[in-house]
Amino acid sequence: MVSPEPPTQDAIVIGAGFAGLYAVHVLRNQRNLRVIGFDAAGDVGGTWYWNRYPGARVDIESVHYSYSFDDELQQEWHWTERFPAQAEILSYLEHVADRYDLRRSFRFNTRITSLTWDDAESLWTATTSTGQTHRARFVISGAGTLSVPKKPEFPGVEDFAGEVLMTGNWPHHEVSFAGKRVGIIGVGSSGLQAISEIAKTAGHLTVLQRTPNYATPIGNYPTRPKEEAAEKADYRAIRDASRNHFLGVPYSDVQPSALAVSPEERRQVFDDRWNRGGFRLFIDSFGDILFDKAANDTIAAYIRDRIRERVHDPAKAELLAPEGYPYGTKRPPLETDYYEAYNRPNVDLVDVKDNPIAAVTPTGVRLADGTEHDFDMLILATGFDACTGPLLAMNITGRGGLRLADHWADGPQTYLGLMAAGFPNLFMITGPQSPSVLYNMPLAIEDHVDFTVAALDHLRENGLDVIEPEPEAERAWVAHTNELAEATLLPDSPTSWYMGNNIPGKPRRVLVYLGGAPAYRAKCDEVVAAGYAGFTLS
Ligand code: N01
Repeated sequence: MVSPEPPTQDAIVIGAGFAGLYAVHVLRNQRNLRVIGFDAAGDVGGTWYWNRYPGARVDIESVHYSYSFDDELQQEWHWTERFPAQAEILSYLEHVADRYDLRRSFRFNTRITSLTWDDAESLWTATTSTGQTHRARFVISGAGTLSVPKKPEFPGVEDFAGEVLMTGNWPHHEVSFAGKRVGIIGVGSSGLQAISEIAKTAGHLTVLQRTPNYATPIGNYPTRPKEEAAEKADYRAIRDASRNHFLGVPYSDVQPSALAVSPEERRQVFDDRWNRGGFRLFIDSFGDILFDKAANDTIAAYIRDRIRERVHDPAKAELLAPEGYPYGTKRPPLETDYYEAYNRPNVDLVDVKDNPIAAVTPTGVRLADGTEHDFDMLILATGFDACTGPLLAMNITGRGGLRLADHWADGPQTYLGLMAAGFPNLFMITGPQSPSVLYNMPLAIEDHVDFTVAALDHLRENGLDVIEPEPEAERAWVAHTNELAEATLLPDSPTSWYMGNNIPGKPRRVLVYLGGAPAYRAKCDEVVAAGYAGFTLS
């Protein structure tokens, strides 16, 4: 029997999170292109579909962490909290899918297993976990930056007799912690949020901490009607200000240097940003804390002091106060009552830095010195193979049989963090070496999708089919992103997914563009104005 010709689409979209949903909306609803989308999940939501662990919540205010492309959407949607929880963000994305009729373009429960470029036909062929094959001129990956959980690296984990749960792939059923001895590994943003919540109901919670984090208050509160009305009245200006801010939020109180003011003035600035919450301490206190070690030392000491004030047991407080690496070089988590969780009688803290986890046993965890901790449930909040992991997981082969895995063997190589040389017509929304996670994600996504769609328009208007970066432009971009990182304190971090070194064996390379969103957008505009400088169009 002759197998049917695989269907040919104009574009394949990967992922039904913020990126994939917006990409399908623009390509299908506005450009009338034939589009097919895929997601391994059972429905829309991306990150917010998978990360449904207790306490999961956004840490950029949702008035900013939301789509800006349709004023009607942003006017009609009402957030109940300043920093809403996972379920509300998922509802928002479900609403977006309904409002723009997006679900019908997606195949859910379907993972991309390979993507292969056909040089002769200038088409991509995608194969899927459900055995389908689809061909398309363009591929737009919205596969995400933090969507591939780090593989458990503890021998014996499969033999644990109780339940093993991962924050990044949390079950859909209700999980009860009552009366259970719960162990949790990891104190990044996920672990911290989960610990604060699980501590309230667990029989006993043991936190296995390797590197303490510089967590600061999120400052969440129920939506204030007057504030919401004022923001909606001024939404356009707010979005403009966000897009012109390094991190994509309209904060505007940053002062030049922590070292240029007296200790009293510095303390006032830190107190003010601490009390107002959000990322203000990180990005709206002093402009040199990520660049100057002495400036960073001042904020690191401030946060340590505040942690010690909040934790009653001095031994626990010492373990929780981070030392030996600069603030902000690991992605700073935001918290609500995290440190207070350690004042509860049912919460223990175990240092696994000097005495690492040797194995998971059927009954719990064994440390290197032989100490055993028994648990009924083990939670892994151990992070993600960030930025490159989601793309490499798709087994991508470009021109002349070039595998993305080989092209990136020493770390990602991209032009503008959006495309890679040898991989024509493959757009990596918020790809490695773009501002991505150091920008406000929905805005970063909209900018990248808009750039992509404009490039497709440009090709069509000029009777062309293919766009790909020139190798020289890619080399220059990689060098530029590395130079930017070298000028910061980021390379001084012990383990940080920003640098890829949270994954054993992964090349230690900066995975984000550190020049800030405004500089990045200016560069993209310059490239377009110069007729897609650095790209070959054919
Ligand atoms: O992951 P992480 P995450 N033994 O990599 C520890 C976003 N996010 O899922 O630091 C012992 O930050 C590891 O220890 P160490 C946000 O961008 C946002 O928490 O490597 N411990 C660390 O403590 C965030 O940055 C929100 O020494 C081990 C933890 O596991 C990103 O997602 C909420 C270990 C991993 O922390 C990732 O956060 C959640 C081992 N072998 C996530 N291996 C918001 O608030 C790892 N660890 C929006």
